[in-house]
Amino acid sequence: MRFDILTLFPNMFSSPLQESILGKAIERGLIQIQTVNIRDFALDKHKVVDDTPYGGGQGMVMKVEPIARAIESVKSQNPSAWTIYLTPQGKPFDQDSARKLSSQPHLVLLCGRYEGVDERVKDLFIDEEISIGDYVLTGGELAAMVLIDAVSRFIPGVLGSDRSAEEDSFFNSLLEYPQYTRPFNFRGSGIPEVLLSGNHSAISLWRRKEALRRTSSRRPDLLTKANLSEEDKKLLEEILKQEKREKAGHGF
Ligand code: 4G0
Repeated sequence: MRFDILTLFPNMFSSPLQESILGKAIERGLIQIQTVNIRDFALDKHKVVDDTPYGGGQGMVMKVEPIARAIESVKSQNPSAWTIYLTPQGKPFDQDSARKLSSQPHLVLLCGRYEGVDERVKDLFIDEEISIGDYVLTGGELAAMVLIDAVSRFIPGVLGSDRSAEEDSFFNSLLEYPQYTRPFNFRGSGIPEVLLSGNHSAISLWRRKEALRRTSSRRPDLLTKANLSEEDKKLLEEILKQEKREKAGHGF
């Protein structure tokens, strides 16, 4: 899969995307990431890429011509590339969007700065506007990296031959259960006894219950969407009873 990133700050992308798992995926040819400096497509002597907004107001707006030329240069190599603009006004990005985008062979990601781009860029060149969350960043670059990371995890081989993002629990709409590794005792803090029992069905049951406990306390919105079995419902009842006992002051 190929990613082309249009940005005024191409250097931001070198180290985050070349470390660890994504670096390996690039080495192995599973993903290809290229940055395009929008400033290279400004034709005037001073390579101006922004201007004051028509109608007045604060801040600067990214000019349409350099962006248009940058997008056209990338799309001339592949006219069917899917073109995304990262903006707080976009459709909220989630695991399902990441999975769907991973079937695209070529994504073009436009990173805005300042107050964003001239509206005509969106009308004429953008297929989809995406937001990674309800907060404002100084530019779309970090949002583009988040998208690339989440999408790349769905590409076969990126997480290794024996693992896939399809198995992640978010995919099954519950939060993950707690994980422990050695040492057994850290500064007096131990680990749940069941994990040492060797009883695999007891371990599975404990993990399912802890996943339900976390989801119910931190993300109750996810529980309503989850496909809960009869056993899950029984575990949730136990959790709620336990919580009530603790509230009453009889627990820990
Ligand atoms: C467009 C994306 C881009 C408009 C980009 C800012 C957050 C996200 C940018 C603006 C971004 C996100 C109107 C300030 C660049 N910040 N949540 N910053 N405005 O995905």
